[in-house]
Amino acid sequence: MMQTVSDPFTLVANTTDPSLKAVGEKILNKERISFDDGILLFEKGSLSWLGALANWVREQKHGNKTYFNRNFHIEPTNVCVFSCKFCSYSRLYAHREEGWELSIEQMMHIVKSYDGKPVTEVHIVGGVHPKMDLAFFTELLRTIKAHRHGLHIKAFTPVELDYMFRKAKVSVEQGMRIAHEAGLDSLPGGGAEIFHPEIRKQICEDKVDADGWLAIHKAAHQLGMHSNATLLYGHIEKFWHRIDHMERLRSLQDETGGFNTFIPLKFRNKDNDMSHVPESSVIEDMRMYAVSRLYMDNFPHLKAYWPMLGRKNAQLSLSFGVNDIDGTIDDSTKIYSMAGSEEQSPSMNTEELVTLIKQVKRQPVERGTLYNVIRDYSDAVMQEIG
Ligand code: V47
Ligand code: SF4
Repeated sequence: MMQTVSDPFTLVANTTDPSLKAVGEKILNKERISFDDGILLFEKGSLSWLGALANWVREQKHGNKTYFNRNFHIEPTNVCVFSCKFCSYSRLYAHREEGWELSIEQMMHIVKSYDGKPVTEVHIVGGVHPKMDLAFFTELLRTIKAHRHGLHIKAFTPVELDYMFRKAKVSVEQGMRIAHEAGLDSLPGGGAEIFHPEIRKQICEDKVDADGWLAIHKAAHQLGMHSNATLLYGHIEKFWHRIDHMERLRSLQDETGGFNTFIPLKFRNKDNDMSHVPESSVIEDMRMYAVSRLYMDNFPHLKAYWPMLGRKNAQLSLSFGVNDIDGTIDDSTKIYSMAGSEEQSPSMNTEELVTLIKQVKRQPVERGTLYNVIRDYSDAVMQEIG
């Protein structure tokens, strides 16, 4: 195993704070930590202490394996009926002439531009446009599948689905079944933000609430679909709001086992209604990853979304519990570049991703959406990589 961080057993044995030491012992005994333990980790755990433990958990689960996938994004529209305060990307429906909206033909043009290329997944997510309803999106799903059956479609957050289902007057269960039958394979993790109403009503009051978000993922899991979950951190929330959010996800995962990956998303403050809120430091980012790895014991994977975090910090996160750095994506992902990420053109080819992972002595593995191994790049010679 990698030796870039301290031995967690020595570190825990030498911990002077008895309450922190007790939490460390639970983790090393592979016992579940409680809500209060989670808060204690945020309040008392130093960066190196948390990192050593999270890295140990990561290596117990995955060794040095670090996953990535080859995917591309389609953002059907940035016109949105909602007005989340942190969003730099959407254009209100009232000002829709300033935004974009793609037709099915235009989206198929994007899909076809990947013909013959070894991508395994398309990630489709965007604003909530009243014209883009359940009928529109089921037609899109069917058209993609008819063109390229093997392409995994990971699409739509509960924000979009809840709006589509309510407009079509179908229940969550019926709506999920219709979308799944049309070709929807899995759900991405977006729209979760912070579940607790105390924060949710201040940052995204008008969109689907926590129970609605969780009910849609549960319905997907009950159909045998998998999904991801995110948490938007580093703005006005307190540590306990983060733990409350993780607790709700951990409980649903106990029930369904349908989540693959937890993705903490760092709040970026450019050009939005929360620009006055300072961004978190890299130390707080790494502490967030580490506590996530320690708390979310039933989530197999922890992902750092590099277009938002930047390449160097994504590398660093691999020593703080992260075992997945998302995929190769093209320039169409605008949600982070518009919110101030240093990655203004978030695209990396396979060779760059493999190099990034190897530079920090981890083992690059290309995966499909459901973590099926497509290729292990441990021994790959760089020029051979297509
Ligand atoms: O829900 C919006 C976030 C999310 C900002 O499942 C912001 O594989 C930071 O969920 N600062 C959408 N974050 C993206 C998303 C995602 C991304 C990559 C992979 C997966 C996956 C899911 O983006 C939104 C919101 O939480 N977001 N604005 C901002 N200013
Ligand atoms: Fe709309 Fe999503 Fe932006 Fe909220 S985060 S305003 S739901 S596009």
